[in-house]
Amino acid sequence: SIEEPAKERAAREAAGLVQSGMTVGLGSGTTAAILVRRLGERMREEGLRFVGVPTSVATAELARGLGIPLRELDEVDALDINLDGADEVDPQFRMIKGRGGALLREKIVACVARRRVTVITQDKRVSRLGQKAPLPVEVSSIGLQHTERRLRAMGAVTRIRMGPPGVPFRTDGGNAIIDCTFAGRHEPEELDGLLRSVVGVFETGLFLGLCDLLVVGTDDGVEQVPS
Ligand code: DER
Repeated sequence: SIEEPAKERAAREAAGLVQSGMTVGLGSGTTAAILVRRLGERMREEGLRFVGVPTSVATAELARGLGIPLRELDEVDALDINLDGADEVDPQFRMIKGRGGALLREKIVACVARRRVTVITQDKRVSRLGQKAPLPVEVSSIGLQHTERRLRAMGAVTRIRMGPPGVPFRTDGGNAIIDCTFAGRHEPEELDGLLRSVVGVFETGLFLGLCDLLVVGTDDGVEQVPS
């Protein structure tokens, strides 16, 4: 797809922000995967030395295969930088994440990082969240149908994310995800609060105040947009 070069340009630019000695949050998704591969190249080509804290089993396996030293989040005091993708970003740098199913661990890691960098292509930028992507909500797999009903009662159109046919998707942490769309024009902060008050909801894909810098791949280049 034509975005591919733009996605690669953005990932390469973001990988350039890592300096030796850093502890780096490694995001999840296809952009993050390109970025992790680029960091592996920099280790081999330039002798870059850093420690990665992965946000998913998939990212951990990719990074380990590239020889990137990894730590669990509780083994480090803080992260110098977090590098992750997003599904949508609005003009106030508020984001929807979670299409890759790693939102809980991504959010836990992102909020520990000193600098949170979001790596996207132009098509992810929206004027209002929810325009293009549903909002993933991570919920307990226990009483999933009942939690779904509670989300519908607050006005969401819901879809339980499926893994193998007929089997709900399970996150790395063993939870389920309900993808929600809302007709109303809730403010993201208000919607996040409403969702978090629903019994059975663990986390939402609304990442608010968790982006310090956007790295955007465009058709003819790449730009860095500080929040
Ligand atoms: O699931 C996630 O949170 C991913 O980071 C997603 O938001 C971006 O994935 P992509 O880079 O494959 O579009």
